[in-house]
Amino acid sequence: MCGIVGAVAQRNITPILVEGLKRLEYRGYDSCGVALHVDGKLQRSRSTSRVADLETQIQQTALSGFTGIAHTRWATHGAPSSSNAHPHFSRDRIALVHNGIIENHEELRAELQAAGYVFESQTDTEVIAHLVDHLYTGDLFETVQQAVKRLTGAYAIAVFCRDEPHRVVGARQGSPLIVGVGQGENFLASDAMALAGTTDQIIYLEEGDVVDLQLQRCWIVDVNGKAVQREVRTVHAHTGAAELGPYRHYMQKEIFEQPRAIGDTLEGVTGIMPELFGDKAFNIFKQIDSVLILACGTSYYAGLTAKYWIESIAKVTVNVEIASEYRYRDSVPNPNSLVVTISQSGETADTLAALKHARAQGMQHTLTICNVATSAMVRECELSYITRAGVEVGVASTKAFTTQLAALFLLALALAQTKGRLSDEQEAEHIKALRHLPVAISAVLALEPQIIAWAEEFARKENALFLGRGLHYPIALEGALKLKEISYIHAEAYPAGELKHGPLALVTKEMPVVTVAPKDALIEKLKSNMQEVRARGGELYVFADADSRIAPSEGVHVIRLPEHYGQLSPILHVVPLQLLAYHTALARGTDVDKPRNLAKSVTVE
Ligand code: HGA
Repeated sequence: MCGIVGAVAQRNITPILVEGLKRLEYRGYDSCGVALHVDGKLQRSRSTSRVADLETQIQQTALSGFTGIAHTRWATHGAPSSSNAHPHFSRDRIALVHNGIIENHEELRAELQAAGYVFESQTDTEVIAHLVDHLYTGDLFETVQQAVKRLTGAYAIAVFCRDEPHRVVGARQGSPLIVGVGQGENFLASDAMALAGTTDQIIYLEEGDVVDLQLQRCWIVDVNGKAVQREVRTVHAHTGAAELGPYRHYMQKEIFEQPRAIGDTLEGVTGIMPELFGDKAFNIFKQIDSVLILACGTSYYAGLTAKYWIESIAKVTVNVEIASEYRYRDSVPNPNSLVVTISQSGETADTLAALKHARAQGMQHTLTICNVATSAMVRECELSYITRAGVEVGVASTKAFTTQLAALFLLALALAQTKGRLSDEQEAEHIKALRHLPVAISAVLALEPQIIAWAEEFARKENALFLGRGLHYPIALEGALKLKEISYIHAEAYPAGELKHGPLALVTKEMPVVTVAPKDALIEKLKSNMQEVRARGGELYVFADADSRIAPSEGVHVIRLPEHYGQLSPILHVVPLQLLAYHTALARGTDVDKPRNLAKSVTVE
């Protein structure tokens, strides 16, 4: 969340900053801004609208310069207003942008106010700008090293000073920041993607690093102030730009890309072997006696689904924890546990912190399921499986989720095999089912017209319940999350057996109850739960499958998925729920790809 770009060059950098912001806009779109060094002064342009608007503003004022910083904001401290938009200035001498949260901002604010600084925003960020100004010695690099020692919390910052025209200083602790090395020019960004087309020579700064960027110099000191060399990697970052093609929104496009995304994720998997997860996987899988999954949001629901798979197929105990809770809770560490993190971006702050917490507790075996091969998560984990969903632009995750599920199913099989619990016949059957998934998903996508008809009904509702059982309970959770994220309809999910323990009180004829109802071992139980809803006048919207034998009747609407898909059925059943959320949001006229208050990769706590 929040995107940073910075540059020091001998050419006008405004187009590079604006292009970088466009590519980082997924990280936050509450406001955006740029600041440049212009004729010995700081100048800035900020907007509470989108980057395209900022670009027009910049063109109208012909803002240009050789040194500058830019930011796209997801507000944590202070409303998404223009005065809270970054870059923040201090005494027209220091300009600064920040991603993260400064936890001791109140204390610093009081101290700086006492020293005569006047605050123009409610942000925690502005204290850093004033602090840097307050400590300024005439050498910005030295000053920033002193200033960051006073900060508690998480930050990636980019800062420049009116009095040092060819210098940008960056620092990071807990939030991502990379350096782009050019020829006679240097850059900073939250993600290499922001600099694609400008430079592919990337340095991933480490925790506590402070970097001095000048035209011919890129000098890094570590947390102890010691000069360090960091590896320069050639990174062929994608631009994040994807054509919409025939689709109206990226979310719709990404839903329809799922057959391709799953196919790519499983490409080359002709048999099950632990090495799919890394060279050391066999030894690690042999040693471990349990799995601890750490994740947030949609990835957490992928983890919940994996628990059912791993326990039933590999007979290995699985605990799934919400990363933001786990990192602060007293838990009982098991050094023989495999810690599995799941993150689309590989930058999710809570998940990264939970991973570190697990390690600090003595759990050294780590694996990540991640969509970005160059991410911090992949670099930090011993083992990994890279999903190949491709860039996911829509804030509401779709193809990242189903590819995570495919990878987690492989993990269940690889663990089972290592533990001697997967016969050759079972392996062959699972591989066959995995290979057929793209075709099976395409058949589900063909149900879109029927789902559109339902979505028109849903668009008029303010509440919805989602029910599932067993393996499909996490899918009901994901369906409810999708609907609330983009249509703003209040939706909750329950394991259907829980209805009578409370939520049944909510059921009236105004309450649509979405039911995920494939033919599995619990289908008859689920049918009884559906009767309980009907008896209270609730309207059922049932996603059945070829074998579930649920007929439409009064108050019972049924869409039948063409195939019954056994253990992989969650991957198929989430697809119509994604489409339902999408078309409901469309009918309500919300900003589907950039829903209010949200952002794509959650790099703050
Ligand atoms: N705390 C700062 C930056 C927020 C952020 O990093 N969001 O991801 C602010 O509220 O402006």
